[in-house]
Amino acid sequence: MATNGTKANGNGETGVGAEAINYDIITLTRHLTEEQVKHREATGDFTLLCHALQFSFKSIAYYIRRATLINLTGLAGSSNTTGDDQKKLDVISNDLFISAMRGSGRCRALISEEEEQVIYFDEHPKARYVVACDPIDGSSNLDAGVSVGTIFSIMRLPDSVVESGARPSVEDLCMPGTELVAAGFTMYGASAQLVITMRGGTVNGFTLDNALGEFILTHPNMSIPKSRAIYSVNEGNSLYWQPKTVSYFNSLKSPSDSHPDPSKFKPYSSRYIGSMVADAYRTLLYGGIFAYPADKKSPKGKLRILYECAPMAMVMENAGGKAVDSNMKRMMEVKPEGIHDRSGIFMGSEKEIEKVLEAHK
Ligand code: AHM
Ligand code: MG
Repeated sequence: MATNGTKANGNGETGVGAEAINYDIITLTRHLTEEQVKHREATGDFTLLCHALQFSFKSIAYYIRRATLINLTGLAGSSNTTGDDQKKLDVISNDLFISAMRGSGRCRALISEEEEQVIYFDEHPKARYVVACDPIDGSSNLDAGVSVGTIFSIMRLPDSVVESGARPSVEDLCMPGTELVAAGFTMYGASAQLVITMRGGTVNGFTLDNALGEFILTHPNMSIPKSRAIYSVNEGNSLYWQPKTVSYFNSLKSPSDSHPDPSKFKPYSSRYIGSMVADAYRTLLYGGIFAYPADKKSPKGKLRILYECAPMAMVMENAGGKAVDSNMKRMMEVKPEGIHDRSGIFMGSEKEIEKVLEAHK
C-alpha cells in the first residue's frame, strides 16, 4: 500500500497511467463530523451551517465555470453598497448565498458585501450563528477567467440575544476577529480550493473534486513559511501611501544605506493578482507578504473588516503568520464601527510582518 490508504492498481504500478485509488478520503463532511465529536457540548448546528456553506461554494464554482457558455459574464446593470458596479455573477452568488443561509435554519442573519443592510432570517429566531461574506471577491477579474473567491466569517451570538429571539443589533454583529468562531475562503481557480479554520484551531485546505461533488482534504494543517521574498501590493497606489509605507516597500527592492553588504542584496519578487483570495492563497502556500495599505485616497483602506480583513487575518494567524492594520495594530483585534467598515492590512509570513512593524515604528 502507498501512503494514506492509497493503493496502487492491480499490477502494483503507481504513477502516470496507473491511478492510485485512495480508499480513505477525508471529505469536508467527514472532517466536520469528526470535529463535532471532539466537542461534547456541540449541538450539530455549526456542522449543518457549514454544509449549507459548502453547498453555496459548489454552486458558485459551478456557475463561474460555465459563465462564458451561458452568458453570465459582464455587468448586471446595478451597483452595490460601496458603489462598485455589480457583475451578473456578483448578483447570482449573493442570491445563492442568501438562499443557502436561509435554508440552513441555523443562520440568524447574513452580512454581505452586496447588501447595504443586514439580512435577518426572522423565520429562524433562535438560530445562533451569523455569517458575513463577500460572495465573489475580486470580481473585476471575473470576465478574464482569473481566480476569484468567496470570503466568509462565522460569528456566534451571545446566549442572551438568542434566547430573546430578537434581531441582533448592528452593534452585536460588529465583533473583532478574535470573537469569530470560524473563518475562511474558497478560491475558484483551476479547481475550487476551500480553506477553513476555527478559533484557536488549525488551518485545513480542501479541493473540490467535481466528479464526486465533494471537498476533499488535500492540505491538512497548513502552515505558512516563516519568511519569503515575495511582496503583493497594488503598487500603482504608491503615490498615495504614507512615507513609511513607501520606504518599507522600497527597502524590499533596493538595499538601504545601512545595508551591511549591498552586493549580497537580492530584491523581492512582486506578485499581484488583484483578487485578495488568490493573493492570500499563494501567500499562505509560498510565504511572503500581501498588503492593501490605507492611503491618502482611502484613509480607512479599501478592504472590509468583517468579511475580508478579519477572516484572512484569522487564517494567517492560525497558520503561524501575522496580520496587522495600517496603524500596526493586530488585525484580529480591530473592531469594525459598521458592518461595511474598512481597514488597511498587511498580512503574511511572521518575519515579513515583523519587517513591516519595524519599518512603521
Ligand atoms: P471587491 O470586493 O470589489 O472585489 O474588491 C476587493 C478586491 C480584492 O480582492 C483585491 O485585493 C483588491 O480589491 C484589489 O483592488 P485594486 O484593484 O485596487 O488593486
Ligand atoms: Mg471584496
